[in-house]
Amino acid sequence: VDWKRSGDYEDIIYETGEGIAKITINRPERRNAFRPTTLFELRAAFEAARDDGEVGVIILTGAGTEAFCSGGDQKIRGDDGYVGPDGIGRLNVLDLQIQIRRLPKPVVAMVAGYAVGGGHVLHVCCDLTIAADNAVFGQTGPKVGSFDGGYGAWLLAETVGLKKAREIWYLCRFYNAAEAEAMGLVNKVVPLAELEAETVQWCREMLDKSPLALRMLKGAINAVSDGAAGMQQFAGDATLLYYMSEEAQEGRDAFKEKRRPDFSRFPRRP
Ligand code: 2NE
Repeated sequence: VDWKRSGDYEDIIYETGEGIAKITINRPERRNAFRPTTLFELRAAFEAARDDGEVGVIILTGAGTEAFCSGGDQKIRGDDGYVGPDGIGRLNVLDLQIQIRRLPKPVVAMVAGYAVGGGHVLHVCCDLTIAADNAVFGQTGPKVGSFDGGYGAWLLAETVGLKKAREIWYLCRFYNAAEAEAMGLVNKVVPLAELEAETVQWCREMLDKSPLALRMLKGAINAVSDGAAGMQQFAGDATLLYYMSEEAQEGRDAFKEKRRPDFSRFPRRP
């Protein structure tokens, strides 16, 4: 892909090409750990990708080959969260997790090296994960005085099963790519040198498909586990489809033309 870089970011790289947006966490010297600035920028980049009508699929990855993301930056962790230049402690990765879940386009985690701690949760939140053979997965919270009881816990359990999720969190072991594939944590493992080509191939296959069908499927699959918030998203998609129908447009047109709406030509389906 001939990636075109855009945006003025400090901690991330935002690129687009061939209908794909690639968002790269760019703090390799800290194994791509995130700080508040990283997350503000990731949120802006995901928003840009959502709004861009040319973009159908999004890749989330980390710079270099050592890490996808090592979670919250422990060196700037204060007593009530991760502290940025404004001196305020934040856990703003939770907002990013929700944004990835709600974004109506597939998000693919492209993982080389470590996906651990809050970085592991990010890949769990992505729709698909393609891993290099050097990938390492795991949670570290109980070792460093942290935990993610939201998506990090129950979405992980939904993905790998309750017993395995408890093992991952309680023991804080690391798992290699083959082990992750065996437990259904990743979709495909490839040699490191083929990681981007393989991920792009998966993106191209999705780009060939009906965007509305993919949108509805993402919403439907997430609605089951996101409860009322998931239903709200799915209901919004139902409204979108309804707005696109002549039946809904008759209501709108009648209002604008100051006449009674005529819905008589629309069937009352069984
Ligand atoms: C990732 C891992 C296993 C890599 O190990 P290795 O041996 O390959 O590299 P090394 O030397 O540990 O790391 C390279 C540099 O990156 C920094 C290291 O400190 C080191 O820099 P120097 O000290 O040599 O200058 N680095 C790596 N990870 C960092 C991090 N997360 N924060 C700040 N600096 C980091 C190994 O580095 C590791 O285990 N990292 C820590 C993983 C971790 O515990 N993450 C936080 C989990 S909690 C969390 O993310 C979270 C949550 O649970 C809930 C809400 C929000 C966040």
